[in-house]
Amino acid sequence: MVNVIGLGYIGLPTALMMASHGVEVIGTDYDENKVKTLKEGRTTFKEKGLDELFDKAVKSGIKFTTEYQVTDTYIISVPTPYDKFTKRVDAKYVVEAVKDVLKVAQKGAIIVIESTISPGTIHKFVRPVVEELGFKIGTDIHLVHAPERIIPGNMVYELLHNNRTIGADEKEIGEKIKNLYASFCGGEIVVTDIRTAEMTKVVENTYRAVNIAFANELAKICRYDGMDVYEIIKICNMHPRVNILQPGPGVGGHCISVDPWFLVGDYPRIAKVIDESMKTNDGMPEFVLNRIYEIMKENNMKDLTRVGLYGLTYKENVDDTRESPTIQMLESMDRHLCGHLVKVYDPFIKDDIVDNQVHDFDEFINGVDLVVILVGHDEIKNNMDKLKGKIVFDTRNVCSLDGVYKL
Ligand code: SAJ
Repeated sequence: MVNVIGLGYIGLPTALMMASHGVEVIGTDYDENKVKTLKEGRTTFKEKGLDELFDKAVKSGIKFTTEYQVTDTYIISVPTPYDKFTKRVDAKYVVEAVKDVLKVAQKGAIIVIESTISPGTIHKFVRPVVEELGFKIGTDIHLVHAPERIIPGNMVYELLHNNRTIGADEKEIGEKIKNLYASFCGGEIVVTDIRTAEMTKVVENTYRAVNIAFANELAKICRYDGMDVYEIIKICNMHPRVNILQPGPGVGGHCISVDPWFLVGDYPRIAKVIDESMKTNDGMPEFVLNRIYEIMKENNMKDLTRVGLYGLTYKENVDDTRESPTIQMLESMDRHLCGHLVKVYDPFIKDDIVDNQVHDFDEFINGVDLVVILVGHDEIKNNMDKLKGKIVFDTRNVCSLDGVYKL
């Protein structure tokens, strides 16, 4: 039996996937409300294909609880926040979960850590805790790192098809966990050591962050000198060895905007390109605000209440607002005492999480003169005709109407 600890964006789909492929799974979360919702037969966030997967897993017998289980295999998938000042990973939730597991684990149990951690975290923070509690690593307890790679918006598909990495101290333990993941994963599963697995995960997200920063920097260069960045990237990407990502209003989510800082935090004198890239991405919400100011001036607009921000989530077609560029922009506007003036709308966010939030697309469009597209949800892509007659500033390059302002 596998006990999955932490039923969030990664733990829940992983637990459901294993359960629906014949593995006996019990999901544990300390959040009683979350467990109650799951027990009542509802998922806790929106994701393509998740509800269907949930039904399948429930039929296959998955259970949810707040209690840690006595078993031989644990998958820990709890949050790993980072300290905004030191830029270092904060492993406290992982360490707490490991301690709780050790209160009940059977001798010889395997603890798999799925949460993203900075290279060296298991060695620095997890091993000492296990040993201090009197367990011998390699006999009483085995440690494994199996970082996830699935992308929000396409998680269910990617769980089934992505290649994976398993890091373990002992080859046979790595192989055992590989077989567990192979119960549902059709991709190639590489077994390596723990430190390498930790590093690869962070490097993958850092690679993407640096590539996006490059696109964002190109957008600024092109804006400065009147060139079309999208046309330039499109043509460059026709080269067989060039693949530049897209500029945007900033990089959000809990992965790409966070993980690269672990390397900056741990290697501040070496990780220069990464540091600059993160600063470039973090500067994009301010760049967008300046563009809004320029566009308003050009159109003799003075009234911020006639400006509408479309999209609150960190990217298209998800309901996750963590590190959202729109929220960063609103916070910056708040510091200038004007964040409450603009109208804000997102079809995925039903609760009021910011001032002046509108909950109907037509009401939002009709109430503003300038629409700033900050997230390219399908909804706006499918309703472009409703933007006719408005001033449109499209930071995501999704609008094909004439006269649209771009980044
Ligand atoms: N973004 C751009 N331009 C682009 C692509 C993305 O500005 O060309 C922005 C998005 O709008 C968003 C942010 O970057 O604000 C991050 O979005 P994303 O789609 O690039 O990535 P995430 O954070 O949703 O998921 C990433 C994935 N990592 C990689 O592709 C290397 C996913 O595979 C990981 O599992 C996930 O991080 C994670 O959990 O670490």
